[in-house]
Amino acid sequence: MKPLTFADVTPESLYLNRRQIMAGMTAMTAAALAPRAARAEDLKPNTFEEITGYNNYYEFGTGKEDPAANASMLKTDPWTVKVDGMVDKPGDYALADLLSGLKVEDRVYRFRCVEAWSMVIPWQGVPLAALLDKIGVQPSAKYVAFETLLRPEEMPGQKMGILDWPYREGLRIDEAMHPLTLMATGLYGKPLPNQNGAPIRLVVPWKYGFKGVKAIVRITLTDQMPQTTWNMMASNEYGFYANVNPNVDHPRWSQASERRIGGGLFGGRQDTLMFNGYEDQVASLYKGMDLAVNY
Ligand SMILES: Nc1nc2c(c(=O)[nH]1)N[C@H]1C(S)=C(S)[C@@H](COP(=O)(O)O)O[C@H]1N2
Ligand SMILES: [Mo]
Repeated sequence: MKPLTFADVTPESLYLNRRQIMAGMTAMTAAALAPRAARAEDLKPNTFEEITGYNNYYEFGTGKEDPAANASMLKTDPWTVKVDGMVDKPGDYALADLLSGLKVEDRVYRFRCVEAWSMVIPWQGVPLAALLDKIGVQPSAKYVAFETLLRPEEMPGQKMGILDWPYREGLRIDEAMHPLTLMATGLYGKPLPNQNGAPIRLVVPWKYGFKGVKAIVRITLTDQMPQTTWNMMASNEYGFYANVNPNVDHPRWSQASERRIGGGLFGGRQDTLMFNGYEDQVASLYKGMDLAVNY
């Protein structure tokens, strides 16, 4: 049986006029309507305004509205990506050359930040596996590491010591090769807005959002587990794996539920799904691993 959503139990006219009726609702009614279970099929995308107006991108400030306000100062053309390490075709690639021959796909994914908010985002991009096949991963490579552009003149946050710049992330090779893993270059059919990581960013839908490194300028194949920004910052709070897991809480807050951005005051809280709802596709990658240890 499908759990009811706030929309299910609310006539459309009231739903649209929520603001007007809110004043008349008692706190008790609101509490009764608030908790709802997430539905695996609940993939209604957030609006373009929500996706591009509420961001994490510390190079442009720590506030959720800072990236939208400040990221336009980043120049994304021309853009060069260094490919190095254990690859057959290393080099400094112009972005268009790196992507040439790769098919851009549409992917609507749940997005779950470690801070316990979430969205649904209609990305466009190329599977990372296709890109890795193109550059030729050598058998000795066990991980892929990514770096964001380091350009403090255009990324003012990099003049502050909030994080150890440049922002860095990484994946195990099998995670990187998984068909769900995307190098996003667009959303809603438009080129990726700067605040979302233009011109190219990583999207791993079963992991917390911080794995999704933005404005990538370097891809390194290595046999060592890469250092990752948030793990370096607070290793007891942010692990290398960062798989979405409602059963493993962050030391300072619960990960059992999440606030869906745009869900409204009463409808926005929902259960967090194991591997963010992608358990059937990815659980086998972590067979035999203790997910509370490898968080
Ligand atoms: N370079 C860089 N990449 C980053 C971040 C950042 O601060 N800098 N924030 C991460 C975090 S915590 C999240 S939740 C997502 C947010 O992506 P969005 O703004 O497109 O929703 O980007 C991730 N990638
Ligand atoms: Mo995040």
